[in-house]
Amino acid sequence: MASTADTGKTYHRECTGEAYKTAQAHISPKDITLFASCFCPFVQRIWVALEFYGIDYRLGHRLRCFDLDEVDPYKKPADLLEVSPKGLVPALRLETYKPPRAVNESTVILEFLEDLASSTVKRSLLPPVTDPYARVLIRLQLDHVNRTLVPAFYRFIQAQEESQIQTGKEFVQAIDGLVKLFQRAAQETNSSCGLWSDGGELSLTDVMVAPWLFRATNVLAHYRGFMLPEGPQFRSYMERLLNYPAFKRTCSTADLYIDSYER
Ligand SMILES: N[C@@H](CCC(=O)N[C@@H](CS)C(=O)NCC(=O)O)C(=O)O
Repeated sequence: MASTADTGKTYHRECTGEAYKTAQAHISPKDITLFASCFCPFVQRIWVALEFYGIDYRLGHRLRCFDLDEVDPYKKPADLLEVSPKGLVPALRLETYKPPRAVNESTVILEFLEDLASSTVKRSLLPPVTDPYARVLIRLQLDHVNRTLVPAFYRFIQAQEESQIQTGKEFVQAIDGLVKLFQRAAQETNSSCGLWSDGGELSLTDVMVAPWLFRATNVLAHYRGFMLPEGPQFRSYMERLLNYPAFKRTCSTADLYIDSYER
């Protein structure tokens, strides 16, 4: 559902498509509340992880895009500031503590959920602790995603006309770099390449990177005419990633992302 802001631009206040159905199924109170907005890729990381682990959660009523121009933290909702000091989503409120406690920052929340899941639902996005080398290969992939690929995505989408070619190349190089790390993991171990390997299970890297690779197929395709790298192995990886049930359940329709990034 789209609304028109004062600027005349259209933005979405609610998720759509598959994500809408999932959101509707998570409105009743639970021990964990996810503070979210519908377009945010950092939020999507957490949402996918919760769906994958099967940890019960409630979506905060802010699964909508609050006005990104509203930088004044005092204008942010008080309940959001309680769980996220800078007023950024995602954040979790943990109702099991009295009074409730909170966690913010997507990478930190993912670590928290991994710890929680390993002791409760017994599901994991990492190789077993008994295989530290396989785990370190995943951490190298995560480091690359967070320090290279995600920043390259933003440089590309924000680039002025004259720097678009250069920033587009940087983004492609960042994807190539990730592929090399996947290939290394496939060569050196058999348990740290996640969905990269046919028949593999979702990994923490897949969860960490999926929201941006997905937005490359809609937002970057729309605003930058971007096409993902060719090559059958990468194509099959994308196919497995974007169709992975826990990921798909958190996806709105392409127009929501395209409209959100117009701003
Ligand atoms: N480093 C943060 C980034 C989160 C972030 O930038 N969230 C954006 C939405 S995608 C947000 O809350 N923006 C609101 C604002 O800047 O006021 C994380 O990984 O959780």
